[in-house]
Order: sequence, then structure tokens, then C-alpha cells
Amino acid sequence: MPKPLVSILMGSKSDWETMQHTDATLTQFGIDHESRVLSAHRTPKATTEFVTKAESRGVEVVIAAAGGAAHLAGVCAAHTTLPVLGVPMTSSLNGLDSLLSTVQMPGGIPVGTLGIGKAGATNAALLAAAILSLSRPGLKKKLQEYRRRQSDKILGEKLP
Ligand code: RP5
Repeated sequence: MPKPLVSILMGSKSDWETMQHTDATLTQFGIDHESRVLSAHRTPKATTEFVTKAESRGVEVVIAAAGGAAHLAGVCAAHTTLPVLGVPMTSSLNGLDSLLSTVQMPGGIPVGTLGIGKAGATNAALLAAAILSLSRPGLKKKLQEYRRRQSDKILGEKLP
């Protein structure tokens, strides 16, 4: 089994519906990754232990998704100096609570926060790919091709 470069963590299995887009995008780029349900509130010890050991297992980027009082990304960032990307989940307050809980970190412990829901989940994978591509020319090429295809699609749109 190849060692995962990216850990995708989510506070609940209910977050998978959104976070499957992170998983699918990383798979599309051929980036080895792992997905786990771990909660800042419901499994605090296990979360701390997992994140503390992540770097020594070869993980280079942590993606943390949570909704509501969304402290998972912040807790992860507190226990590692790896880049931590936070994805706010849609919630009973339409994700605004999740967004603010994830993005409003005190100075000194950064969380790179993406947008709410599916777009944020997809962009977390793309940003992880961009970080990893700094030392992987093959991955950089794939990202450039992805952008080119995206531009071509927009330029080729036909309206009625
Ligand atoms: C958060 O609470 C999870 O990340 C999830 O978005 C939200 C609701 O969790 P469940 O009640 O669906 O398990 O911790």
C-alpha cells in the first residue's frame, strides 16, 4: 500500500457526501490519500493522536472538514506544522457557522480555509495538489493541463 500524502479528516460520516469530491479530485490527480472520520468534540484524544503522528507517516497536507461548531481544522493545526486546509460543511445555519468557526483562527495557528460545501471540498484537493506540486514536476504538469481543459471548456461554451 502506498503511503498517503494527504489525510482527509471529517467530523462525521454525514460529511462524506460533500468530502467525496475531495477524495475524487485527489484520485483524479493520482495523489495517494486516506479518509477518516475523526471529531474535535466526539473523539478529541484520537484526533490529537492521529494528527500528531501524521507527518512521521509521510503525510504532507491535512484536509479537515466539519460543520456547525467546526473546530476540527483548528485542532488539527494546533497539533502539526503541516499545512491544514479547512472545509466548512453546510449546516443548519447554511454553513456560515462552520465557515466562521474554521476561518477565524487566532494569529499563530493558521488554517487555510476554503469555501462552504462542494466547491470548497473540490478546491481543498486542488490546493493540496498545488502544494504537493511545488516539489513534483509531474503533478505540476497535471495541474496546468487541468486548468487548460477548464479554460477550453469555458471558451467553447455555446449559448442559445
Ligand atoms: C460536525 O457536526 C460534523 O462535522 C458534521 O458536519 C456535524 C453534524 O454531525 P452529525 O450529527 O451528522 O454526526 O461535528
